[in-house]
Amino acid sequence: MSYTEETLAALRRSSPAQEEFFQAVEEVLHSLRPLLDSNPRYREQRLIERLVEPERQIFFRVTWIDDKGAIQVNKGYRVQFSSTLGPVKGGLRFHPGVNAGIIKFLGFEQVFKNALTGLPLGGGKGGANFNPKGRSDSEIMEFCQAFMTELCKHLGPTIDVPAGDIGVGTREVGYLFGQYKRLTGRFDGVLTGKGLSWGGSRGRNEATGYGCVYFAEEMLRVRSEGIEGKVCTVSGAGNVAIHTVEKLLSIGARPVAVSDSTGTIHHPEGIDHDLLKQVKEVERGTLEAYARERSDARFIPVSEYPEGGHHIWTIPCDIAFPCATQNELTASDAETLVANECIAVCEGANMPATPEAVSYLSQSGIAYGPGKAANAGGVAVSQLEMSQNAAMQQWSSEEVDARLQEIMATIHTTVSEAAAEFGSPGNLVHGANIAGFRKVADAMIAQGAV
Ligand code: NDP
Ligand code: 2IT
Repeated sequence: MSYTEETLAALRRSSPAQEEFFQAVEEVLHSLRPLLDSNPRYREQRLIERLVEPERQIFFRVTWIDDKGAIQVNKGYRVQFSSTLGPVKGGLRFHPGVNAGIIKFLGFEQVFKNALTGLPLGGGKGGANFNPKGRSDSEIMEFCQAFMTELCKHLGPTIDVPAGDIGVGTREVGYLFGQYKRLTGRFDGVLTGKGLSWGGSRGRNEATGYGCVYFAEEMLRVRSEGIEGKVCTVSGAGNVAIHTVEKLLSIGARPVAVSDSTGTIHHPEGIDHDLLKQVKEVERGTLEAYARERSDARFIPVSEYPEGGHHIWTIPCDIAFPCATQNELTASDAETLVANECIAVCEGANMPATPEAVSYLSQSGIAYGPGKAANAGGVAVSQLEMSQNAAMQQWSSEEVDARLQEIMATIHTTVSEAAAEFGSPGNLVHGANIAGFRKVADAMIAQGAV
């Protein structure tokens, strides 16, 4: 058995029933084969075994009281995967589907993503199996306060700095920050994605979506193509999707579809961005309400989706942006996209493509930007927020955006060069995994057996 096969088999035994975590590790190890073959010291130093094991995992009970006075109990998680390159950094996800395997896959991906930004960041992830849907504002606050009451023991501006992810936006970060400050008496830069008047950075809210579009522009540029005039589909209707749509519209592309957990909106004229924000951010409703306002848009409910696929990927497009959740794009979706002459897939979400879809897209010849490179703009601007907090400063939108554009272009160059160096030019999945791993692994060797 090869080194990677041995490690995967051991992981299967030691982390049973963590399918998404295993999926993320398997993809990375597959990409690393040529690097591991040419550098025996990674094996001698047991780098793979060390990297698949989080430095620390905190699993905790979150007890809180709902509006009816009933006691509620949820599972809370923070997985501090790696502090090799800097303080642990990564978002918090509140979603009923959260479990240890989901948080571990997200934390594992975050380590390499953060390394690719070139910024001093470790990697981790956290969250809870809490379902915010249908909860009142005071219930959300109660939950956030109970969650932070435990989590605050493990945070610090140079230790671990969470941010948002699915189900956690500025409102939740506000309640979490308020509770941290109440418990510790410190106004620390201990969360990113804060409001602009209390330590937040301009551009953080927009950063993941905008950065994803900048990454797509880089992928197209090397193919002598541009985004202007391109028809785009964007899955999801949350923070990442909305800001992807916003940036696409501002540079003259035509996003024609978005989706949420209830269905897909197809709007051939181009998504009405203000209406999308009103329905999803202000009213916190479902996309059906969008179609009620625009008679030229069609709502396709989840019940009408093709077997084993997502309706949005059947809509012909030039560029597809999966921006909702893991494993939302299957092999048959990928085949449909390519058959419909899509020229690029650029991932705003974390691990949105299944392994079969990843392998199909990588061999299809279209431009394919994997999440750990393409969606790194969010965490990159989080680091800019940490820098501003440390210096007690606030930068202009222009300054943050210029840095974000430069970071995304540099990530694209880094992953493209690593792919070419290890024999798979143009394969940005291999490039991202190799470049991210090499940076963390070399630093781990330098820091000794810890
Ligand atoms: P939000 O909670 O703001 O939005 C998530 C969107 O995806 C919602 O529209 C939601 O539908 C939809 N969605 C979530 N889960 C499912 C599901 N199981 N099936 C169908 N639709 C689903 O989250 P974000 O926009 O922040 O995150 C989206 C993705 O981007 C995630 O993969 C996240 O990890 C990743 N990401 C986020 C970053 C950030 O800065 N926020 C940074 C980098 C990556 P509904 O509205 O009906 O709930
Ligand atoms: O997946 C991600 O990169 C995020 N959810 C953002 C993490 C961060 O710390 O800004």
